[in-house]
Amino acid sequence: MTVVPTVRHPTRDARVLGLPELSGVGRTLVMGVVNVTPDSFSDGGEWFEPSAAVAHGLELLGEGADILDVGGESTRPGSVRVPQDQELARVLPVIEQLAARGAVVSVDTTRAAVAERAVAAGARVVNDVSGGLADPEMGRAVAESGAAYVAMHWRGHADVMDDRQEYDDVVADVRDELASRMAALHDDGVRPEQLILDPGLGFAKAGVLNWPLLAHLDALHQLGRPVLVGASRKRFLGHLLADPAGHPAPPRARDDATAAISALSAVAGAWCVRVHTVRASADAVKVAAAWAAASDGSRVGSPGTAPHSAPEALTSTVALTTESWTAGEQGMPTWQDSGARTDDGGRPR
Ligand code: PMM
Repeated sequence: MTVVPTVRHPTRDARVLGLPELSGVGRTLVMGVVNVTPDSFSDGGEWFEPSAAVAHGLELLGEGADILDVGGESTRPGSVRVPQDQELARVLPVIEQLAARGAVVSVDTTRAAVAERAVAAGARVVNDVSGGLADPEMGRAVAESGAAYVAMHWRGHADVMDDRQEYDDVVADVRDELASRMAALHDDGVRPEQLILDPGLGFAKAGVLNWPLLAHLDALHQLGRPVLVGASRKRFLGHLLADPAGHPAPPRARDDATAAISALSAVAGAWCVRVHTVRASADAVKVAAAWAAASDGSRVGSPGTAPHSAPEALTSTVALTTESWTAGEQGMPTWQDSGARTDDGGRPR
């Protein structure tokens, strides 16, 4: 069997409690969004019926999603909260059915009671955009559940978040506020291995504030836990892609830019990207992994050539190590495959 090097990243490949099969796979994971809401900003109402949401989730799995994130409450700027019973009625049947089909399911909720019921229904990740701030019971519920927990940077619900965008230094402030959440969650009994951190792109962050957070994911890596990036279809991409008259690109026209962010996030060592359309991002994270492996490995096809060292950009912010892994098991392209060679003496293309 062909063995090629992969580049390990200390936080991306850290063990996450409750997700043994997704820990240390050697690439960034892809989380597909299944919004069971009538009013999400990006895909409002499309998968509102449970059967449609389940079918959509299965489609995203087929496109390469590692995790399906099921949410029943919109976080669209300005949206009002849905009652808890309604949120439960939306998400539980979808979680049950997707988990029964073998999917790794995440529940996107800020409510402890919803998280508890979702985990009982088969969810293995609690994705809380409030990082435990919206519900004081969340830390305890997560600690007792043993589920993985995404703690996102947050400053208030959708009706107020646009008024809370004051930062001295957005990267340092988000990092420090997440560090405080980590400490509070630890006090509630949440184990460090349960935690995944998220900069909360678009949440209390207008357009330009999001780019430094993406460009400095290493600041969040300093906190020692895996990082999830949720840029998909967000407003700051609409502004980036505005037409000549300045009208932002609509949400669905932001998918190619989203895939570009998935590739760059993967290079920067993100643990997971949360996206609405999966296929392009699933390809992007594989490209990033293959690229990093080739940067860190030996030159192929030139016997006796000394191994290349990893580029400075990759080694300066994180301690990278190279391990062997089996290409066949990971479904990665390898430069040793006969199909990857030219016929001019076996050099790779
Ligand atoms: N963004 C949204 C919802 N849930 N969860 C995490 N962890 N990170 C995010 O950035 C995030 C999230 C809003 O987007 P949507 O309405 O399209 O789901």
